[in-house]
Amino acid sequence: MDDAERSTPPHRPRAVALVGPYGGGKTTLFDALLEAAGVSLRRAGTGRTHVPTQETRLAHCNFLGDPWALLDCPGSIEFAYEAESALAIADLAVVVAEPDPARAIALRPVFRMLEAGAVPFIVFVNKIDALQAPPEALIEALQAETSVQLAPRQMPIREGDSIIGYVDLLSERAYRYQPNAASERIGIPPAFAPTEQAAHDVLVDTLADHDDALLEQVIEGAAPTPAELYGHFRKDLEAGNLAGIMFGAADHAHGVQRLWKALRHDAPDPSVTAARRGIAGEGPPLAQIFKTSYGGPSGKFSFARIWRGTLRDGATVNIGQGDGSIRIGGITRFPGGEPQKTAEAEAGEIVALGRLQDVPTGAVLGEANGVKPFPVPPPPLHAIAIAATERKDDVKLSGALEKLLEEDPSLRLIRDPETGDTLLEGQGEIHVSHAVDRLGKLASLSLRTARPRIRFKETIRKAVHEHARVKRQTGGHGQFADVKLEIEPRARGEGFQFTDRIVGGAVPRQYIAAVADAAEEATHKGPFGYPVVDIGVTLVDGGFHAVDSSDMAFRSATRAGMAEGLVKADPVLLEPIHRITVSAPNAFTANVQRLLTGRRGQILGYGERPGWPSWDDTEALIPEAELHGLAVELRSQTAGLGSFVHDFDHLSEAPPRLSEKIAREAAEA
Ligand SMILES: Nc1nc2c(ncn2[C@@H]2O[C@H](COP(=O)(O)OP(=O)(O)OP(=O)(O)O)[C@@H](O)[C@H]2O)c(=O)[nH]1
Ligand SMILES: [Mg+2]
Repeated sequence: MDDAERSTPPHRPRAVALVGPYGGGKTTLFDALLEAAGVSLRRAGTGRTHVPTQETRLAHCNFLGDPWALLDCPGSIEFAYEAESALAIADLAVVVAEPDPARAIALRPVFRMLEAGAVPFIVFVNKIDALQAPPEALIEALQAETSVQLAPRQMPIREGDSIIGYVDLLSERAYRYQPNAASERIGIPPAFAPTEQAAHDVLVDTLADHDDALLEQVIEGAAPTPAELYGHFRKDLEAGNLAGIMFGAADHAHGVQRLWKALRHDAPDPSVTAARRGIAGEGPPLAQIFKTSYGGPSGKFSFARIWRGTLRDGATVNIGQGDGSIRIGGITRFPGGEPQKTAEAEAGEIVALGRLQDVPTGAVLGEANGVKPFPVPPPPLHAIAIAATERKDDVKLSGALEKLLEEDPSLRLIRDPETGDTLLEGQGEIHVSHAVDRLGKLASLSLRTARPRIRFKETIRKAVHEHARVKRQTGGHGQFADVKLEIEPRARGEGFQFTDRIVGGAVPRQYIAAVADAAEEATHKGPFGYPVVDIGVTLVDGGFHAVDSSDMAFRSATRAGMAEGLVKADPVLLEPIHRITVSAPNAFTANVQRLLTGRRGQILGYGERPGWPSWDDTEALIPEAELHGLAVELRSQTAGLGSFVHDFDHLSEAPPRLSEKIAREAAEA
């Protein structure tokens, strides 16, 4: 079979994305795959420390004459959009899983992404040196996390306490792992034979479920050949009928050659992936940007998968649906992970294109009709306020922010009109602080970060009458205005209202507008220092002087009356309350609820997350002031898996302790 493989013509360039939960060993496997493909790496070696990947890494290599692009994606939920973007253009995903069945729960988010994008995948159970549980228990735990049928194509062989090798269930050949070398073929250990036979039969039955001819063959008792089984497996993987499970230990290069061969045999052709993305096989050149980075020496790098045709350096390409055209300024490949310029690149390749100004991630180069939409980033759940330390760097900062958001669409920038703050929002504290580091690098400037200010409001609880008068006689021309105001609370959400109840010209028409204006202006900052909402102000009476009255005098009388009146009207601080939905595995639902109530949250209910068996959605109302840092604590309470969406719901009277604190701050300011 291997010899036959060697003589087939080379495949077109294919792309494989390594995905899976945080710390599973993707980067270790990435390096091991490259080494097995003849790339010598500086940082290779066993027992490495875990340096979390925060940005997808790309490397090209050749295996048995085939060109490959490998993508090492971050595992952390906070960087999930990096992985999702890579999956959108990958021919196949390798899901790197832990051998502990209890950790299988962490695979749900990545499985959901794969299912949503109909991406074919293989599960690679890594760290097989640490496998304690029976493989059957692990397989069952993995299957509970995905709706795609999992089909083990290998079975680990245990000898005493350790896993010494595996049986390939398609070819029914056994192999013994060798330290940092290709595995050695051995006979199936007699004690293991019944297990192997049973697992083989299950696999054949699974394949037969998807193929009538094979089913007939099995019913008639004719044993299919390994070559036939390989063919069925490949076809079913491509069709999304099943996903294989393989085993190994990236750190020891165990199972890595075997994985390569499975990739070589099973990874779909780029044209199949193009079809999955809604792109026809024939037509003018077409490529899609799946990642943007300003890290390159030549400025902006737009990483593109070429779906059709050939791209040439200097060529002009159309963007999307009549959005104009642009000239490609440089094409870069990454053999072994190192950048290398090239004059052209062909269908199936992943390359970095230079100088594509204003071309965002997800953009299609070429005719975009029919192309499936690029994944939308998840809504952010952690925010910080940022500012340049020095005012003169403001322009630099906004330029850097623009680049940052191009690089990472799962960040969001909000300029809060109320507080004047610039808020950077992302998927978690690590994500946001990584983004701030990036900012510093994109434009060398020093930044100030702070907790976002809460958009408190205030209102009054009591109606008051206020009489204010301005009377000044300075030299010749004086100032005179007299207003009688009625200030009263209105129902929540009714806003500000000014009523004029002057009769008989006690205040002439031309000054009433000035009173209305000044009354409204006085609501911009109440006794607590925040905007006053839901009050009514009525001008009931007043007086004027034919010579000394002016707009200015009426404004200043109103201002004084409002300031006095609001303080007497039993002012109260209002805090914004958000409606929040927290999603997490139901094993953590009690933790989630404790966390929310501990942050003054009011639980509204919980139930199964739609389409996510054994996960719960917990709904609650929670003060905005308690949202900051919630993501951090939630992650630590839910094995890194919890996430939430939230939105402003209503304003509510703040508890006394909080209003007193804010009142003290207002007094000091
Ligand atoms: N025992 C054992 N440990 C391994 C194996 N492969 C990787 N590790 C260890 O697992 C840890 C995490 O490895 P990484 O390759 O950085 O994990 P990752 O999946 O890239 O992590 P993220 O990028 O954060 O998602 C490291 O300490 C590795 O040494 C293995 O086969 N056996
Ligand atoms: Mg990694």
